Amino acid sequence: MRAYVGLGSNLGEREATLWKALEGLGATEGIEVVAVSSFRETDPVGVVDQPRFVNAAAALETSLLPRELLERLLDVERSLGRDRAVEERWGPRTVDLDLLLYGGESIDEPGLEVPHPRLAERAFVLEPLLELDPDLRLPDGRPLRDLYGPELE
Ligand code: GSY
Repeated sequence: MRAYVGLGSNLGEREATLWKALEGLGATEGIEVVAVSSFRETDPVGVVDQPRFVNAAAALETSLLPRELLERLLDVERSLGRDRAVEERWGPRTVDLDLLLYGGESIDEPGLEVPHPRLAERAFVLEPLLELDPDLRLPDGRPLRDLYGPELE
């Protein structure tokens, strides 16, 4: 299955952390990292009084189920020092790995929502996704490029 993951960091060595996260994902049985977007520095969205982020997206080919893939993303975050239990909800983080798309599936389960619920609102997510595949669509068939515009955060 083709899946897309969003990556972000705004603490520490941001680019190096994102590369380590990609290495961790690529070293996982059942995950192949097939493409990585360029890294871009972005203004923080939500809580604006925090350091700038580096964001990117990656295309994965995976035999893991969505829940297994999510667990692996959380494992890699933890291995890079992220502790979701102690951080502020919209605050700074060493690394953030979001499951954005999993094939053409729509999933709405506790702790697992795909497509990612804020995907359509965020330029820092849509831009790297469209760089990877300008023809990507949401499960309902809407092209991602139609969601992208100057009014986005
Ligand atoms: O949602 C992920 C964490 N995050 C980000 C981010 O990754 N990039 C930008 N630019 N702003 C953000 N605000 C939050 S929270």
